[in-house]
Amino acid sequence: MLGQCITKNESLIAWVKEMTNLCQPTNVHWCDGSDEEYQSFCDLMVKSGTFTKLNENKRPNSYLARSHPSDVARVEDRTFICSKTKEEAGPNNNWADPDKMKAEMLPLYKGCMRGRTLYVIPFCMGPLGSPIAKIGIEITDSLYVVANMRIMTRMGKSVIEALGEKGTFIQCLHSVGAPLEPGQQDVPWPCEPDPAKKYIVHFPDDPAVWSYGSGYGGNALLGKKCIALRIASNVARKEGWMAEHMLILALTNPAGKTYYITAAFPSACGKTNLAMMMPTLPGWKVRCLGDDIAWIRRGDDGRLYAMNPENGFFGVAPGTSMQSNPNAMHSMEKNTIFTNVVLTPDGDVWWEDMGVPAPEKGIDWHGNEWTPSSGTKGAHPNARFTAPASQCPVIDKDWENPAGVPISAILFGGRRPSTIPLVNQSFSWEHGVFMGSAAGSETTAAALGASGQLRRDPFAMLPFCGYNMGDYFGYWLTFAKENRNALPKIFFVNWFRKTADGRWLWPGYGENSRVLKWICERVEGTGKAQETPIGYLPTPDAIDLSDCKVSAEDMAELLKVDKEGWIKEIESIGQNYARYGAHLPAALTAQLDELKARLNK
Ligand code: GTP
Ligand code: SPV
Ligand code: MN
Repeated sequence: MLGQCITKNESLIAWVKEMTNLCQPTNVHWCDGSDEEYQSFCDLMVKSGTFTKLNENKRPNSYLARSHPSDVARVEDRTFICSKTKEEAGPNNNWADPDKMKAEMLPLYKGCMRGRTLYVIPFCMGPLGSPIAKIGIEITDSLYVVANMRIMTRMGKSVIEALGEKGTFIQCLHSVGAPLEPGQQDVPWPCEPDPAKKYIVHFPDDPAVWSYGSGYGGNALLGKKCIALRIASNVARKEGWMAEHMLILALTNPAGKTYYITAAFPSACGKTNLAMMMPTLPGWKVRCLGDDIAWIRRGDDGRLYAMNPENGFFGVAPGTSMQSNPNAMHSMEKNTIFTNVVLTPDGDVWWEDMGVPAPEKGIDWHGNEWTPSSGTKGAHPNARFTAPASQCPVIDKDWENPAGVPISAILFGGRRPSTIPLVNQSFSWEHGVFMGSAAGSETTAAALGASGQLRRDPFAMLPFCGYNMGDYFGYWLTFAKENRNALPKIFFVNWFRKTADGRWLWPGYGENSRVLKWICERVEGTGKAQETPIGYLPTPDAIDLSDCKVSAEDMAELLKVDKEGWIKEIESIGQNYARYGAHLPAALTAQLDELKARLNK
């Protein structure tokens, strides 16, 4: 009944027994995380039609999966934080009473794994053995989830060893919600097709995560957004650290000095690209420590240290090319899972803006024959690659250092076609927290729903902060109580400015190194800047534009203070602040008032 149990941890054994009784699988499999096991799972998925094996000569040990058309992205309106009270969850989260939610979900799980195998996935967020790592156990009936978790987390026997007989773990229960009746033929991507019946539910007080009905990304790989952000943000506040939706990079200047930078951009707004970017400025080097999540702690020296809790990249495929992000392209040369991209006739993958011609005839993400003249996209806009971080050619030597790396600068950003300048430095920590809290961005395909609509996405954490965002703002402010001078400098960047006729004003990607250079100079106190109502903006000659094609007019547009735009912006920030009521720190209202006063002077 319990399969080949690999632990002596009694509370783990008891929980797996309980879940087995509830979900009624045909088999139970404890994942050891070995290569042989991974291979056998991939073979099983090829047989069942979930995976297509790619051409071994072109893309060794790599596979393509196509999801059900309803199951292509995170489902924010079906994501819940079940804290004791609605107020603790805040207006930024959907809330339900934890007991009521469990009572609603238990019948869904009853028999939900009939005809399937229950997999027990021991996983660790953060380097194994590190005092700040967190162990979770995900129970799932999806082999696709198991295979992705093996790339995205430290997974298997070593985690069971680290857990020991008495160790505690975060319970993560996941089912695709598609039991098989005797004789019923399985489908390649089982799930609950009705988005309104999917559930991504967090119980921060247990802590535990229950996910039902989806097999995709952040809905199903529970170590990622659910544990490393929503649950971890709760734990972090209690323990004095931070769990953030941030990339971590190391930038080395021509003189050999290295700066560590973290950046919080909303989903599909450029984290993976910036994290492993190839600077166009000669002599500058970027190395990657993480592309999506940073756990940040205060060191004994007062500085903030960032560590990536993940083990792989779950990156956006469309738009990724040898021109835009060669290091991502190299990271996915082998041992990679592709989801919802085009299958080419020679058994490889393709997607829009891959920088190579589309195949004359391929199979699109729906599994249908597709040609470039089909009039539809071959890859889903949220198509993803899952690749081991260790395969990134510019992975930093310290990426698994449990102590993390000391941060010099924190960047906030978003997809803003107008108003927000290319780069802007905060006057102080408080002003920087204001900038983070005021961040807005156009929505993207990373979440179900309309794309391209401007919304406030404070700290790029709107979908990921596991408690009241007003309290989260307040928590950020507390960091300046001690050792203010050791804190990173805070900047706001925007790579996504457009002209009225839709042309990008800034070339982006590797050219963003020019902005990073100015940021390092500001950290050193040398970069040239002018004080403006919105912050320190680079003077016209401050950003190194050597061998860069951006015109002086475009640069002026990118760095100007658009007073009218900012007046609208202030109104929108104020409206968003009002949602947080008494939880909004007075210091932020003061920042907003001061900004208004400076603009109107
Ligand atoms: P998540 O994995 O969803 O959190 O996304 P992310 O923040 O890592 O975004 P990613 O780097 O994958 O970029 C998403 C999209 O933005 C891709 O289509 C990129 O090509 C595009 N993009 C990234 N950086 C830039 C840039 O500097 N300029 C422009 N114009 N587009 C960019
Ligand atoms: C995001 O949406 O921010 C992602 C992809 O990184 S997912 O893992 O699906 O959340
Ligand atoms: Mn993300």
